[in-house]
Amino acid sequence: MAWTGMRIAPTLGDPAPNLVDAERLRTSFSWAHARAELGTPPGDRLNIAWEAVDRQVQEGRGDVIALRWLGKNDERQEFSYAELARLSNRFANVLEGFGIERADRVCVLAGRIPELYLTALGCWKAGAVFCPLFSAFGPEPVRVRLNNSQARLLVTTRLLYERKIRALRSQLPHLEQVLLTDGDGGDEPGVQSFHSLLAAAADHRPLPTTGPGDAALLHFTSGTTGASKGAIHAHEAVVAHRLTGCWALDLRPGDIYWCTADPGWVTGVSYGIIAPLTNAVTLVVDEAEFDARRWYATLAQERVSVWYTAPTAIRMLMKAGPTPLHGHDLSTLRFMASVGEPLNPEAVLWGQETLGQPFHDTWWQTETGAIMIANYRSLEVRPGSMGRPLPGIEAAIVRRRPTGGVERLANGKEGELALRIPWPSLFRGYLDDEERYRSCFADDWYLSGDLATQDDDGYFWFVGRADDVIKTAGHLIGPFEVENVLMEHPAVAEAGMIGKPDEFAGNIIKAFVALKPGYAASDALRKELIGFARTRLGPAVAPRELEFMADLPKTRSGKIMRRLLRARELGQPLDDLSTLMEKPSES
Ligand code: 6R9
Repeated sequence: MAWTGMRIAPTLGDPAPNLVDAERLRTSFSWAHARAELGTPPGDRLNIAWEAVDRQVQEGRGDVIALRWLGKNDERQEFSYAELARLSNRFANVLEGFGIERADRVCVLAGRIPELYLTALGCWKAGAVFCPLFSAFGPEPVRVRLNNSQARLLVTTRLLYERKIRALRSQLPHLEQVLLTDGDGGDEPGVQSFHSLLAAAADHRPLPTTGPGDAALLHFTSGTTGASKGAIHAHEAVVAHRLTGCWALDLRPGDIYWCTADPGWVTGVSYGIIAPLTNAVTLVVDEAEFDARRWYATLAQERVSVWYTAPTAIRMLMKAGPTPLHGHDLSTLRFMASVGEPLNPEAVLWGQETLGQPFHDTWWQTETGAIMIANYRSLEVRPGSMGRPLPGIEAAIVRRRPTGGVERLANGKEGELALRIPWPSLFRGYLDDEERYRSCFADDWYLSGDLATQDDDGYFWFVGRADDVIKTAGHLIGPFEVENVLMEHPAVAEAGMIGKPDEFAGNIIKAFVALKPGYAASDALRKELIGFARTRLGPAVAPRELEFMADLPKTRSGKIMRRLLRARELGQPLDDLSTLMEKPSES
């Protein structure tokens, strides 16, 4: 059912797509109207957690299962909307007991466990800022993010605490409290049990008092230069999460929805917590890692109706062949979508042939907060295209003018993908980096850093990144973090990182290293350097391949020219290399 200026009320059995007439909505829709549908009384307040759980309780869905958790050892745990409302109240009360105040950051370092979801909701109710840290990060990315976020409180597991935090505690001056989800703190000061505190807390709280512009989320993401950047989102983002979940993922109350993304990254929060709960679905969370057999079994046994996943996973399923699918009835699956990396046409068609429907590609970024461009259900899928902008979103292909401002390019021309500001989930800043934030905008456009084209029918086609960040298995990795760690090894004089195209992961991280005098390249040293990086960075961020070079190519000002390393890796002729050297990002 279309948006009519009143709250959307799609029903499960309706054969029509939620976004039935995008063209009409493009002209009549306004974010202000959509915002007016949400809010806690009095109407100028807005809170993500209240919209996600308490509103559902208020509207009579308290007994509906909100979260169905599947443990990696086949445990199951279910939470109704009413239980999530009550437990998140409790956790907000726990936070208040520690003196956590509005805008204070609370980090979580954990896999997909129920406590992560309670922490997120409790943070929002308390007015704190939820900041997830990917559990497969090694101690170095964790240290940098904990320090930059200035988090006062961390929720984590005993194992992760012991492996990644305890030894760093003296280097984390802001971190006052650690709550362990599976144990008590023993005698260690500043470490307590999450569950003991939760059990002792009160069920009730007054209505949240946050306003739409109050900070709610901090997501660390990567750029070409410098350490990772903390993108800040406000409570108002929930307006976009809810509507884009309804339009691009076709979510309806009663759906059983599985988002395979980890909440350590933006998709796992925007579409792994907020969009599904605000659309009153049952959210399936699987703690286990990818396994083709398990995934098909989950889709069938949980009767998943909407599935949001990623190209790397789809390519792994394609690789696994038809055998793991045998005997599984996927007839409840109504809609499948993908995000995070280019979705190759073969993967879209494989969905059609093997699962009876195409994967619907969607495009967005940490900074945009929510899906901007999508192959929504009422749009004809063009395999290889990211789709068209959602209502309320205007996208264009532009070129930055050297004198400032941007120029729109004609259809078919390659340029930077830009979005006209504002929309509710647009990030509100990079933590402590106003200049960098400002550099993302020109005229009234947000510049994405992605290169793309637009065709005559308004579909957008991804070309690549304009900078040096890398998507590997859907994870966005910046070169600085990897190169910096390699440079800490006594043998390394220079290090450069690139993405090497890979059939499954999209790219793998490959490092090039020049050694200091007195060190000789050898297989043993290569293994040592990869191991050194893995221990510090964690397996998701560390290079998988490493090659020695006498010298790395550099600009006159001494910056490593990653584009030349990439061209060398791809065997591009030297003629092309000279033009690559002119690219502004290398100067
Ligand atoms: C949500 C998320 C953002 C970058 C983005 C682009 C790449 C995302 C894509 C896609 C091709 C798609 N990306 N969706 N590339 N087709 N459908 O992934 O956020 O981690 O910030 O990454 O991912 O390069 O700029 P984030």
